[in-house]
Amino acid sequence: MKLILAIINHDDSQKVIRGMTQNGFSVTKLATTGGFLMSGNTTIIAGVDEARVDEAIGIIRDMSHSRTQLVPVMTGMEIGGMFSTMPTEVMVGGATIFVVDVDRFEKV
Ligand code: 2BA
Repeated sequence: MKLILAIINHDDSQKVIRGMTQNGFSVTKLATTGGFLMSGNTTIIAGVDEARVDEAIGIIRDMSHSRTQLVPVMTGMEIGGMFSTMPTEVMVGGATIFVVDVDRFEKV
């Protein structure tokens, strides 16, 4: 078994979870926060048979979209005693996916 950890945009989470559950995958949704933007995103964890990992990743890929987000970046210019910021576009997602080995899986 493998554990898939997929960090996705909150707006895509319902579609991804529906797509996975409809195809027989068990999924847990966690509310998470990205360290760079410090804004909410969603992390999905799913224990998956090794033979179905690519199928699960395909569903996540199909249901998540990349988008641009504006972040304020310090310009280094001081205006009236305050540092100014300029909005800069950052590309986020579709999905950031980790696949890790599961040593042991039990439901007791
Ligand atoms: P955030 O950390 O909020 O990052 C949002 C987006 O900001 C990233 O999109 C990337 O385009 C940009 N970014 C992140 N760190 C940066 C930096 N140090 N300098 C410049 N730009 C930076 P994605 O790469 O699509 O990542 C989306 C979210 O996935 C991240 O949200 C984070 O929550 C997670 N993530 C991405 N890579 C990760 C990793 N290696 N380990 C753990 N979480 C990761």
